[in-house]
This record gives sequence, structure tokens and C-alpha cells, in this order.
Amino acid sequence: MFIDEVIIELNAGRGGNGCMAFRREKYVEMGGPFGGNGGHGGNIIFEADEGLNTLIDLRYKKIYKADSGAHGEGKGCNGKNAEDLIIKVPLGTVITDTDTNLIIGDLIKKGDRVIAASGGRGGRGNMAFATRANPAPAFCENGEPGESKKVKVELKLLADVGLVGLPSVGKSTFISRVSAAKSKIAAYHFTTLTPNLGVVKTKDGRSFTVADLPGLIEGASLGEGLGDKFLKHIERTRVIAHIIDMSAFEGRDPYEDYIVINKELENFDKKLIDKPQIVIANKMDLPNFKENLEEFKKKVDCDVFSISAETGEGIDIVLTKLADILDATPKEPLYEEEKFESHVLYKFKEEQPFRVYKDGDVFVVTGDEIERLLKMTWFASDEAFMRFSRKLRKLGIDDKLKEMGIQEGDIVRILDYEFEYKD
Ligand SMILES: Nc1nc2c(ncn2[C@@H]2O[C@H](COP(=O)(O)OP(=O)(O)OP(=O)(O)O)[C@@H](O)[C@H]2O)c(=O)[nH]1
Ligand SMILES: [Mg+2]
Repeated sequence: MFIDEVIIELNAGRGGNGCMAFRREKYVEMGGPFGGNGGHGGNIIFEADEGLNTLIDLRYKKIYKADSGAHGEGKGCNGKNAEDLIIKVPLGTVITDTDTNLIIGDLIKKGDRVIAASGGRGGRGNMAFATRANPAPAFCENGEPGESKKVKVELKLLADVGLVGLPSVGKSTFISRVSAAKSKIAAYHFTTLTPNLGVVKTKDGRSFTVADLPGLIEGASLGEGLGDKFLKHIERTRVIAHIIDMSAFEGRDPYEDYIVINKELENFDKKLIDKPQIVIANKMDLPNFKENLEEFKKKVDCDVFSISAETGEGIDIVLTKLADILDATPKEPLYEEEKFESHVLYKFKEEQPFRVYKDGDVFVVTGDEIERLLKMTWFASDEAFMRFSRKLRKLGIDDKLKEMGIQEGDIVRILDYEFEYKD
């Protein structure tokens, strides 16, 4: 089965907690802090793998979780970093954050990798907090939670040439003749239900890839027939080979067919109609071909290549022409840089640092930074609590609370943690 789009949830690993410990040695009266740091949580990474050609492996598993880092230990031992979770996908896979609609990665070459969800930092052990002013800190940090997000994983086949046309015009017969691809051929409509890739070699030794696509009909962009869901696979192709049944075997008008298909391409995406297109008149071995071709040529102002996919006549000329156009058409990235997450300035992505509002008598504080800080604070220690309070002041949350009229003893809530306010 061919699956080219899935939505999955990623939960990267949490960082390990830091450790609170003190040195205990014989003959040493007061040992110093000796707690190690937690290990890094596992990242979730997508990797392009040549051996795959569908996203079917991602179909049934909806949630991916990477391991947490190990906790730090006494004697200054740092916890181990967790292993990254690697998800293998076919070449041509695009990964998009469903919240922001920004692209995390477009994996094109074998071995391309992208970190889609980062594991959390390990919490620091008390050893890491020792300063001259506080040589024996009695607190440590919890590990940072890993990133969580939903992503759309989409395959957009990598092919140089995309074959388009109405059903039964001979697209699959063509690809089967020019490559080793085994596309099903039959006299009924919609024989081909999923895209197929083939590698073509021209007589003069050039090579390119061709994608055979399911047939399009009028209204495909509105969901008629198999709809236009396969057209995304020609977004990456550099040249469109438009095949027309010039024998009008089924009683259609070839010129009308030509207009219908181009309209569907344009409806799907204007960029498709701007791609170089070659028009291939197929079934020249059948009667009526000649008259129809004459008529057709009068109405269009492009080159038309006559072939018979069945007998092979005219095919070498078409392949040479395709190779020439490909040589003259630069490979362009599918997406502009601005669509990628990494090109968006961080501050635009980050939400407001914090927000304070009242829920009845309770003062509620929200915000990325403060929430992360809370999750990393080890509240069993007074020192850690003090440190957290200092951060509240530093971030300006304290001032905001005062401005809103907080009184000593009022309740402040952050996530599911509540504490009494003290000035
Ligand atoms: N006589 C003749 N018949 C052809 C030629 N090319 C294809 N056919 C026949 O046309 C019919 C449809 O061919 P396919 O290659 O399956 O057509 P398709 O465009 O892939 O069709 P869908 O997958 O349904 O969109 C089959 O019966 C083929 O044998 C040709 O050049 N000459
Ligand atoms: Mg077909």
C-alpha cells in the first residue's frame, strides 16, 4: 500500500534530574557538593532512507517517544545521555509542525537528517551550583522536559519528469516501455491507483527518473475520480510530460482533453502550469491518429511529439527531448527559505514570556519560560525554592503580581503547583 501522508505525535526524552549529594570521606570533616548532572533526553530525528518508498511504516504508530536521560548520581557521576530515536522515511519527505505550519525539514538526499523534537537538557547537580558565596549548595535541578509536538509527515516523490493525462491515455504503458517500472496496464480507467517511479536511460547515456501518476479527470481538483491528491507528487518534478490519446479511441476530443488537464494542474497549483511541459500524442499506431493530430496542431502553439507507447515508435526522440529540457532546467528547492522553521526569528515563535491573570482569588501565572523553570525546580529544597522565587522577581512576575494587588498569603498558581505569596 502506498501511504504518502501521516500525522504523528513526537515526545522527545526528558533530561535526567541533577543529583544532590555531598562528599563523604574519611578524615575529611565537611565534604563539598558531589551531585552530578542528569543526562540529555533523547532527540527524535527523521532520516532519509533510500530503501523506502512509502510512509506505510508510520501509519499505525501515532505516538513516538524518545527515552529520558539518566539521573545524575553521587560522587560527581553525570547521568548518561539517552539515545536518539530515529525515524526512517523515504527520500522526498517533508516534515511540518502542524501548530505553526512551518517546515522542520525537507529530506531529499540519502542520509539527510533533521531533529524534529529536541530532548530536554539534564538538570544540574548541586556540584554545578557551587560558588564562592555558596560553596555547599543543598539543591539541584530537575531535568528539562523534552519537546512535544504534532507533525505532518508528507512524501513528495522525487522525480525529474511527471506523467500526467486522462485515464487510459497510456501513461503506464509509456513508463513500462522506457524503464523497469512495473505499472499495471489495462483498458479500463483508473488502472493506476498510486504513483510509480521508474529510472530512464537515454540512447546517449543520460539518465533521469519518471513518475507515473494516476489519471486525472475534469473536476479532479474538486475530488472527482481519484481527485488531485497525487498531484503533490509532481510539485517536485522539473518537467511535466502530458500524454494525450490522439487516436481518440474512446471518442473524446484530444484538444478538449489537453485543456481539461492543464486546467486541473493550474487549479491545484499555479506553479505546475509554469513548469516546462512537453505534449506527447500517443497511440499513433491506431487509425484516426493522423487527422486528429492535424486538427490538434492547428489549435495549440507547442511542439507535439508523436509516439506509440505500444510499439515503441517515436519514443527515443521524446526521451532525448526530455533529457535536453532537464539539462536546461535548474533543480530548484521546493520551498522558499522563509517557510522553514529555522529561518523564522525565534522571538516570533516564542509566545509571551509570561502572563498573569486572576482565577477567582488565585493569581495564575503562565508562560513558556516560567513553566519550564518550574518543571526543573526541585521543590524539596528550600534553597531551590528561594532560587525559583528570585527568578520570579528577575522575570518581572513579582512586580506584575504586586501591580495586580497581591497580598501576603494569597495563592499563586503555575501549572498544577500552588504556593503562598510572600514578599
Ligand atoms: N494501440 C495502442 N494502445 C495503447 C497504446 N498505449 C496504451 N495503449 C492501451 O491503452 C490502455 C490504457 O493504457 P494504460 O497505460 O493503462 O493507461 P494509463 O494512462 O496508465 O491509464 P490509468 O492508469 O487508468 O490512468 C491499455 O489497454 C493499453 O494497452 C498505444 O500506443 N497504442
Ligand atoms: Mg496507469
